[in-house]
Amino acid sequence: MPLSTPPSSGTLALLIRGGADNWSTDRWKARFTTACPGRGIVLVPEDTSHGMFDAASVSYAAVWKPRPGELSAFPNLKVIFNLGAGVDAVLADGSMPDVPLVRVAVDDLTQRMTEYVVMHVLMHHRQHSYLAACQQRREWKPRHQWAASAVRVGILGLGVLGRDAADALRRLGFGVAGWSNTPKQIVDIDCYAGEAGLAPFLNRTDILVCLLPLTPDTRHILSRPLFTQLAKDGPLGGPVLINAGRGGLQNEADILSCLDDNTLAAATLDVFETEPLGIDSPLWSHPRVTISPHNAADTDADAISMYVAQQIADFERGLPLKNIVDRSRGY
Ligand code: NDP
Ligand code: OXD
Repeated sequence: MPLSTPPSSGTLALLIRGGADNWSTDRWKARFTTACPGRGIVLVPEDTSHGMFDAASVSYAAVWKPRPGELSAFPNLKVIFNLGAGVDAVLADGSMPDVPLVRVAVDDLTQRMTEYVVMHVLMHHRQHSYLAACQQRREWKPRHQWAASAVRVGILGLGVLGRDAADALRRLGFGVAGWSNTPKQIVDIDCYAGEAGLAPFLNRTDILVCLLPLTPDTRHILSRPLFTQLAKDGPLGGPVLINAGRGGLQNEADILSCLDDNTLAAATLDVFETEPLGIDSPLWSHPRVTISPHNAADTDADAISMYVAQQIADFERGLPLKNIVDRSRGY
């Protein structure tokens, strides 16, 4: 439903790059035109490259992977809305104007991520790869199946996404712990925090789910020294990694060597150091790696455009913006 905002002179510029078909710029423009009636919506560079466009009319920018320097073209920018939850790509632009940067936190995205995490935890827990291989061979060979309560899931990141996934897994009966920067208390979740909390958190974890943001502190956190601290006495035959945070969090050479020497039993990866994943990456064909193309939480453009439209409407009424990124922390 469109919001009933008064017509406004503050143009919303859309700078959207690198998405898949369902992330097309035309689709976004149509969604924002519906969500923000009366507001000028321009696609950059498509609608602005003819020389007649007044860059000073732009008050808001909605962005996904804008090119470095692009945002500094708008002298009267008031707010930048990142069209995803992770802001590492936009923060990499050192010339970004010093205005509030808002990220996405919407139920639609959160629910999709929780679906993804639950699905992959269950696939490892319920021995899906083994059963699929049996089916290929027409073999009826059930193996012992342990209970969910015998599996300890550990979630790196207890933010919007980590908390929701933790709650869903707890309700399925898994033993769930989480790790965050600052200490937390969450009912029936064992919460660990900071550097001192990392080792005890890893030592009790059979399935490690990563939902951290990519920051200077977290880059390549998913590497051999961390994997060697995971629990070795769980029912899955070794620890399992699920990374749906960012590819820059993982050292892919270490993941491969840890799979090969059984430091890791299996891995599910939605994100990669270079995306799309190169055709010659050994991860594609590794028998114990499951790959998805960064679509763990492929979110509905309607939900995000309505969220941005509501934030702009609130902002113009003098209400505070929600989910502002702390640039000094990097998330
Ligand atoms: P939030 O900002 O809500 O949560 C981030 C969590 O990570 C917080 O709990 C934070 O701790 C913790 N954290 C950050 N840095 C550290 C650190 N150095 N040590 C320990 N804990 C740390 O983010 P979201 O949950 O919304 O999203 C998480 C990430 O998921 C995004 O940044 C993005 O990269 C990724 N993502 C991936 C998608 C996909 O399709 N694959 C889709 C959407 C997001 P504290 O609570 O103490 O601040
Ligand atoms: C996000 C993503 O950060 O989809 O929202 O990766």
